[in-house]
Amino acid sequence: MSRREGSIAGVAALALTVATLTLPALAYDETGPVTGGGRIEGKVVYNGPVQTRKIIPNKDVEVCGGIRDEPLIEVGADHAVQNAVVYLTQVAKGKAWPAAGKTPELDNRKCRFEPEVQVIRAGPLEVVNSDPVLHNTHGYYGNRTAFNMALPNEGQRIPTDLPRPGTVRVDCDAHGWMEGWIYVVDNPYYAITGADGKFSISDVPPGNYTLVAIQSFTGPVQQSVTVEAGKPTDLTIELKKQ
Ligand SMILES: [Cu+2]
Repeated sequence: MSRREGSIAGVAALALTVATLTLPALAYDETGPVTGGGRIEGKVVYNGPVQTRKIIPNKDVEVCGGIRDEPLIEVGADHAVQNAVVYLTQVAKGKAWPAAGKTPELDNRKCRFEPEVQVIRAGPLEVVNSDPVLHNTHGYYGNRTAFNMALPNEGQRIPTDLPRPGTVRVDCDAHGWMEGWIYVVDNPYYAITGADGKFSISDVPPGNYTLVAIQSFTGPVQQSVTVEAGKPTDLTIELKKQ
């Protein structure tokens, strides 16, 4: 092998290593209705101290409200966590996505993001301003800007796109305390917990999966789940501050 060929092979090997480490999402294959699937259900809990943050609106207080403390994690009775997101990763195939309906929305309303936490399929998102004040809505995949838009007018709507799976944090450059979360997924096996902390993911083809539960204050926890045909898997997932 010439020196030149050797160096090209080296580059190829390096590229392969990087690709393996970053674990690119599998292309999800919709097989239609799942027969003999199982259900993953359970509850997300948090047993640690609930920290709060002080919000001090410094402008637009007639819309945004006054000084207050807000919890960094929503914990109800029996340690139940609301608005935790649960999803399966690296799923090759399974049920169809829900029928495409309205484009998912992120609304700026009373200087909050509504919904504050949501899960969407990779693709379009519409950002809305329901307030009579300027919001500058800024979404990030990690440190990288996903979208950044000024919405000066009440009732304004701007379409955007979140093309790849991942966690998108949303800030407002006009109101530093505003924060929202969009979890972009590449398969339809996900849920978001209600006030009782419970979730249910149905029609999972039997097999072994990796399940992630995530909340913005604690970060993610990950665990293996085995799904058997016609049998619910009952889990209690404890979030811990990392
Ligand atoms: Cu704002």
